[in-house]
Amino acid sequence: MNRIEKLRNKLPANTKGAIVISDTNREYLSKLLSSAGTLLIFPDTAYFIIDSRYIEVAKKNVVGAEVILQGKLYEQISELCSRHGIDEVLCEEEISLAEYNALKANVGSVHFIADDTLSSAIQQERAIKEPKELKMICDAQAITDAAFLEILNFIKPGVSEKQVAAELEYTMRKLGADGLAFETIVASGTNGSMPHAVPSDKLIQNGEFVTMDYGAKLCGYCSDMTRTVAVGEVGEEQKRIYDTVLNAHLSSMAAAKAGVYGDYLDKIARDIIYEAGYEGCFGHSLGHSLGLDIHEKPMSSYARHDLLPAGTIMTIEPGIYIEGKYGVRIENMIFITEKGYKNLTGSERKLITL
Ligand SMILES: [Mn+2]
Repeated sequence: MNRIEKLRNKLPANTKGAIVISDTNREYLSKLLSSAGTLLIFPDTAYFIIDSRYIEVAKKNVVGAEVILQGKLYEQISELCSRHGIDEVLCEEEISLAEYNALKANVGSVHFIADDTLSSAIQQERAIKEPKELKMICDAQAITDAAFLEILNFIKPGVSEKQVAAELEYTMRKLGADGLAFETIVASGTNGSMPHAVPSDKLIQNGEFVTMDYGAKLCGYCSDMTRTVAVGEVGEEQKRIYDTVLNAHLSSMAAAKAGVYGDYLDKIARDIIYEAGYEGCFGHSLGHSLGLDIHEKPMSSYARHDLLPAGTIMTIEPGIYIEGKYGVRIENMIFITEKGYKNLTGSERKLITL
């Protein structure tokens, strides 16, 4: 069964039509990486409308939909809907209000429904990775791991956070990455207490932690890893924080398997961190799923109750952040299986002192 057929099976039986235009949902279902395109899904057929820039590759790649060259898009949507007697079409929640209003204004014969029916069906499908998707993410992570080994030779006192970020990104590109999974985070010393610090001109100094959160993108798929390393000798409290985060990371990971809830894993990590005396120093969630997007559902969050099914990929990324002093975060990706999990991240997790 192709992805479009699988989606049809997930939608309510009375669904007449669906339109997919948001980038990663469209890319997932069409299997075409592109900056444009409209996927129309009807009960027994589907159309992928795409402009001339992508028409050639679309004809080769798109499975489960007839590829049509885009002309006057809204007239084409109207014509296809009326040809198949479709007067009601589900939209994704991810589209903009402008896109939704344009559909309503220009395709008057169709009633467009903008609730979460279509989005949640696609989200559930995307959460379970196909073997090829898993391989792509593992290949992206292999590049991320290799770049980590390289950067250990580069980090030293006097090098700036921006230089470390640039070197990481250049190394990943050289190793075959198509791009970055997200904006690289490099935070040293006191900047480390900000979980999503932007790399600055600050120079790394002896006795500081350097936290790097980064990942390669390959064939549209993201990898995601965080490591904190020590430059020179660090203090006793820094070591205690590192050990606590590592313990929280390993303990929550050990409990991962299909059927557990994300908030359960979050609580295991959070309890360890709070009991060590760092309540209030771990503000974000334990982790998230990822794929074509860097953040996908389900999540491992104290604020949600998401079931983790077999076949999903989750990050495990606890941290401790002490304002004005330092921060530590350790992040791996795992693949959830019926019996447990498979660790997808190869880089060392014990404290590395440079
Ligand atoms: Mn992450």
